Amino acid sequence: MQKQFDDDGDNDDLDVKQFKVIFLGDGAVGKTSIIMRFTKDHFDPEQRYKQTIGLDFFLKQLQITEKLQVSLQCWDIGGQTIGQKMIKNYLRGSNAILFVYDITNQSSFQNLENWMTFVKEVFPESEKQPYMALIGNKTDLGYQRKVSVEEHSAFADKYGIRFFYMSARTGDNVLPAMIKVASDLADVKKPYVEIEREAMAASVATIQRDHETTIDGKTSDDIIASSSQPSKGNKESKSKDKKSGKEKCIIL
Ligand code: G3D
Ligand code: MG
Repeated sequence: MQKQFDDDGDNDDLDVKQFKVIFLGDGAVGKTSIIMRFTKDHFDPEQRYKQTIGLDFFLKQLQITEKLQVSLQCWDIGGQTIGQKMIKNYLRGSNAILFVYDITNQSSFQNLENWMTFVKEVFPESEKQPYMALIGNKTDLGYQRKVSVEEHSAFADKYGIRFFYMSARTGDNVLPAMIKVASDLADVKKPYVEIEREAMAASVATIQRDHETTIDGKTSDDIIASSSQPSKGNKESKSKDKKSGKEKCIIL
């Protein structure tokens, strides 16, 4: 349990956990769009945020319960394709893998079997498995649906994983689903309806990876280095709020 101290010297028994989440799936299924919607509540149809490097992450902090904050480090695989060594390296330190497909694109769904095979190569059955979930994206295009709800749930049943639908374009179900993922990772049992109701209030901070940005003197690369291991209970850092002089908690 991490302790957070306020300026009275009290500690509030605030638990802070950080998890590394990888979004996998074919190009154009909406991985980047989901991450941007989740971390910035923003959808950019012109994709001005297109990455210049292969892998990138965005951090989102969620208040899951009164005493628990969960930071999700959301990794975008960019244009990387199945089998590339670079993705394998990032998968190894991950806590969660989200398999994304486009509900209007049958081959993006079928190809998830190949993505799963790839993941199983990195995490053989003999090893501790990461949390996994299935995401059917672009529900705003339901009238063009090519993948049935039955196929969707059959895939999830086959691998014993949770499944979600969402639309990065409208934002529908993005935050509730990600809060559910965060709750599962932190082993917090909450009814889904309750999560949905609280979703609007749950978002408290986002930090975008930026080589120029430092937090308490740390670059984002320092942050990655300190959090590349399976990271239940990563530490929060404290810094002085310049205006008030109070200590505040910054989630890395
Ligand atoms: P990727 O990161 O998986 O490669 P992107 O996918 O996030 O780049 O999205 C690919 C295309 O799908 C983009 O359109 C994006 O606007 C669109 N898209 C993403 N999510 C949704 C969604 O929920 N609904 C709809 N209708 N479109 C979505 P372009 O036109 O740039 O190819
Ligand atoms: Mg992308």
